[in-house]
Amino acid sequence: MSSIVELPDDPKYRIKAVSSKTGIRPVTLRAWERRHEILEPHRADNQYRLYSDRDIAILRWIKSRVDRGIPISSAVAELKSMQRIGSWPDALPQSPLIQRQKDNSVPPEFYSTHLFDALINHEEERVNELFDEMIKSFDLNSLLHEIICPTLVQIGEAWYHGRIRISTEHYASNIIQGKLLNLMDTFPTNRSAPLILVGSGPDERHEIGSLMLGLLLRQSGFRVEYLGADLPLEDLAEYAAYEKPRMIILSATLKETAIRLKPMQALLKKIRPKVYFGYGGSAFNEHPELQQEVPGIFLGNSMQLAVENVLKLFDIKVKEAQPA
Ligand code: B12
Repeated sequence: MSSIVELPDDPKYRIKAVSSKTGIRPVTLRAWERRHEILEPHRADNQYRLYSDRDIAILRWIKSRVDRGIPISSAVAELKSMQRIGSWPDALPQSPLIQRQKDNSVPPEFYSTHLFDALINHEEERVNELFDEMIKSFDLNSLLHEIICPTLVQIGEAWYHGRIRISTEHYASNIIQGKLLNLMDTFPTNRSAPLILVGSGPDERHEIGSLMLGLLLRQSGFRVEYLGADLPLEDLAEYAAYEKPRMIILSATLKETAIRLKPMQALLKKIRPKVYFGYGGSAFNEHPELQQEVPGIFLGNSMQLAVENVLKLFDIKVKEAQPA
């Protein structure tokens, strides 16, 4: 990726071409120029504005900031202070996706491949761009199961075979986790719905599965508190006695952490009203004998099944939440 300042500055594009290359309408572009002095386009002999490749890269960078909710004045100030110290941002890669998304036929595999590629190359702007598009184009189920899960599996394979570094694997999973946490905020909390605490048990650091399940349950209308990874069971039970959730769900990826969930149900025994304990995760799918060993409700070997089972358990029709 090249820095914006390395791009040619010779004036050659008329405003219409700039508009189609950046997705900024001509009227908006003129207003930005007038009010925020973003660019000073050259004028051709006939007084038409002419823009360079560098101008286009600047505009695409500013637009990406504005699309992420940053006010135009702040985006311009950010760019100008970078320019003052001679540190220009990188030019954003041209996205073929903007075009392809419109015909509504971009398959999820396309996104998982590109997401994997952007993550392992640490291209954060591209990752952001892809996520913005995916969120607009897919429902939560497809986003999680058809894009994010396959991407994580590819990351796991690449790490296992030594094709990517541990740092890259951590980077990728942290970015995905952050995006999913942000999504949590888009589903309003329903204070009158049953409260479910969701997380991963002691020494289990894999938490993206439980986060996904938390999201799906919130979408299904439950009140979900997402507690994260490596939860000590005694503390969780004390919290439950105080907060009175209707259910606790823990996920385990590793066999050794799945076994550690054995005491949970007994720890909840005295709490009234009754707190259900449910569990699941790939450790229980790969070692089905664990389902007999861990007291509580095995919620099934997929998240869809888990959501259905929780709905059945409460025998309620909770209203499906729409993103805020
Ligand atoms: C990201 C990641 C990490 C991150 C986790 C970060 C985080 N914030 O979560 C970090 C870096 C911490 C990590 C650490 C380790 N990891 Co890791 N990790 C992964 C990776 C790439 C993705 C995991 C993930 O989030 N998947 C997404 C979830 C949604 O998918 P899933 O777990 O398969 O879940 C499915 C179902 O089980 C179900 N489900 C999930 N949760 C729940 C819950 C309920 C209630 C229900 C009903 C269903 C359900 O839904 C999912 C979709 O169908 C996987 C690769 C892979 N193939 O999964 C390796 C992987 C899981 N890790 C692995 C290993 C070995 C480790 C380490 C031991 C490595 C090490 N030597 O340090 C440590 C263990 C640390 C610990 N004590 O927990 C192995 C596990 C092998 C095994 N089966 O034992 C894998 C498979 C990589 C590999 N190919 O070898 N890891």
